[in-house]
Amino acid sequence: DPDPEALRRRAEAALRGARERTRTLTTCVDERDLTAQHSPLMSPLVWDLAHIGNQEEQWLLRAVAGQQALRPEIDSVYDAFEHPRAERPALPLLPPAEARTYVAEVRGRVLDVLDRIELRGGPLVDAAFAFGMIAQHEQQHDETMLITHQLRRGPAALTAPPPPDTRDGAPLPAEVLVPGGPFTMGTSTEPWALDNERPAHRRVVPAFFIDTAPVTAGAYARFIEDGGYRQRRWWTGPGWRHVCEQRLTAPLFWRREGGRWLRRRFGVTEPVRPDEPVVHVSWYEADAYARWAGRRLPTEAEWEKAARHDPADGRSRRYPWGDADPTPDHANLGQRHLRPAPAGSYPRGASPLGVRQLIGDVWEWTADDFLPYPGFRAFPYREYSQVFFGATYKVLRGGSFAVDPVACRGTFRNWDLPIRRQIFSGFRTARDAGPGEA
Ligand code: AVJ
Ligand code: FE
Repeated sequence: DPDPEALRRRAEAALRGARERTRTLTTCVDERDLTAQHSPLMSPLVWDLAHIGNQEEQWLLRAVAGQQALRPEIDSVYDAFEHPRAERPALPLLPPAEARTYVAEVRGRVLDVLDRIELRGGPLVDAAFAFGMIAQHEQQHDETMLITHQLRRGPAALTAPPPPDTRDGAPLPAEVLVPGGPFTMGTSTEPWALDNERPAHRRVVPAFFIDTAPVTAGAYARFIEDGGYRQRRWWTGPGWRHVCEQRLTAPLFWRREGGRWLRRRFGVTEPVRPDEPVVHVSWYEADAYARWAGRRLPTEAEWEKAARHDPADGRSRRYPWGDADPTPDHANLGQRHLRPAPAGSYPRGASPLGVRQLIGDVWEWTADDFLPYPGFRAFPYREYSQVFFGATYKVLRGGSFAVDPVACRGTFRNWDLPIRRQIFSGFRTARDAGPGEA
């Protein structure tokens, strides 16, 4: 049983860390940029800001502490299910100054509640779950706001140093063999794991090979230059239709100029770096690349086995490197940098079998639809995961440079439509192990 004071401190630090990032993302541009819609795929930044406060109010002040609504009339404006993103600019949104006052008022009350409340006696308060859930919610919207910043036209508003070069020189094998057999997928013990990561269950995964590092922009450029986007045979039916209708020819934000690839990244145009993981590709593009390479996307179970299974003791780890929380030596997380690190970085974050960069850098598309685990129970609300289960969404794993450690672990599941590529999405490939190889 963890010490309640330590839990309180952890919850408070997670909430404060999220708010510091929210502040950065909502003070680096002017009022017009906060209220504008930079893409029909995204909300105005000021909607995300007040939605963060409204969710915090609903769960921590109303559900946990039994308080009355501060501003009941705004709930519907910030209900993501009532209003699709494209319609949000037309809503009666709180102007930036009012939104800031609202989220600060909510947060002040939340810290009082956290100081006083007993952190046991029900699933919302045990282990400070609801506080951890709300810190993760804010960080997820911070990643959403970072995507909006990437889509925004005009000069850079955010800057960050490039990731350090942590490659250790020795050439890495292209792929790693993961032996066949059972492993434990999901978790029943991680205190702040969300409903879709639960419960822990056994999966038998036959032997397979998985790329040591994410697919690079250089490798992806060879697919393009080999005519990948013009050849029907690499694509699924829906993928080919999408590529033709949208006339896709390269990852989002890429442009060909004077015989080389350029990309726009947070307001700056720069050459595409061949050794960086490719980012801003859809599931359809990742799947087509894998077929062109004579390979396939890993299943979700394969990805998690590569990331968590320790062949020495048969246990599933919290992270590829073990059970310790991420540090800057393990992975490129937390928006410390505004780009993925070169493929092959982070030797200290490698899995027991030597697979690198499973956590951080780029979200990784998997082959699978977003489905519940056996024994799934929606908690605390059906609209977090349950309403998205089915064949419409594909699962992404591992987190990106834009994901905070509080919302990242070996079990964490993300999902999106197979056409989406404004997200920080890349992938790695896999293949079955042949009879002589396993
Ligand atoms: C888990 C990233 C798909 O942003 O739509 C935020 C997270 N859920 N508010 C999303 C979420 C409710 C969700 N994803
Ligand atoms: Fe939300």
